[in-house]
Amino acid sequence: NQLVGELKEAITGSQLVLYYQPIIRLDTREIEGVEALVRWNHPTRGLVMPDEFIPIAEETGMISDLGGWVLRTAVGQLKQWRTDPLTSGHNFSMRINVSAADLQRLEFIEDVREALASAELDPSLLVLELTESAVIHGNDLDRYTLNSLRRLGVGLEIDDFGTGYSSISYLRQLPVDTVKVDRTLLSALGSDPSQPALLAAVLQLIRACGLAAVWEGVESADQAEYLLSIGCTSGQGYYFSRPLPEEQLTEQLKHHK
Ligand code: G
Ligand code: G
Ligand code: MN
Ligand code: NA
Repeated sequence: NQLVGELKEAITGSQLVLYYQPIIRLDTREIEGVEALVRWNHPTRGLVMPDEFIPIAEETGMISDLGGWVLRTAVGQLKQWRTDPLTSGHNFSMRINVSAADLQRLEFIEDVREALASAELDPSLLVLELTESAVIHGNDLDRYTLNSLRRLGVGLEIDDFGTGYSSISYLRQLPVDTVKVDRTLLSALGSDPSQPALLAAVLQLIRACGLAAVWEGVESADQAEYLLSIGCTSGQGYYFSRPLPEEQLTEQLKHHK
């Protein structure tokens, strides 16, 4: 596979870029977080999306280099926004997507500690998004890694909740703070009459487990209003903003203080 060799070059040759998508406080419309989403600026194919190369990186072991780059770049970017007087009026966290393979590496804990220390950032400003499939095996190493990360003080979030083996027992057992609900639950809101009650129930379930909820895939004002009406306070989606290149988000931060 040609992409495999090219991806190695991309990671070392600065062809990767991060886009950033805001997570919005639904009542005040403030930015409470941004999610870093990696793209590959390929010399001939243009912008390649992560669905095409993250699986390759995972299969070939390149995910640790890729994940390390994402971690350091995202944390460094947050540091920059927090120190530049033109953007430092905002107070938001950085969310990065963590692969199942990262949790299997003990050095990952040290990578996170070092990235935060070198940027002199409070660990709670970093939230790690873990997919259900990444944490579901619940093996000893995963558990050890999650507990260590938690002791470091970083936030832990379950991503894409509602798509996989969404189970009550792991919501209660995993050392996480936040659950991000998959966008497929919201996209059925207009078409399926039972969906409003289902969304409210999912939110209650998350709350009853002592966790905070973020809803993803907010694409319309109606959806944002509905979420607010059932008491959900955080949302993310195209209605608020698409994932943006760093320069574009920086411009927005400068203009909305
Ligand atoms: O940005 P986009 O919607 O195309 O992302 C598609 C998928 O790729 C998402 O599920 C997202 O979690 C994943 N993804 C994006 N950036 C990263 C990253 O930096 N690391 C990992 N492991 N996954 C990512
Ligand atoms: O799996 P994860 O949540 O990490 O995926 C993030 C991906 O979801 C990003 O690649 C982003 O492009 C996509 N995304 C973000 N907001 C929306 C939205 O409102 N609608 C849809 N369809 N996709 C979205
Ligand atoms: Mn995510
Ligand atoms: Na998701």
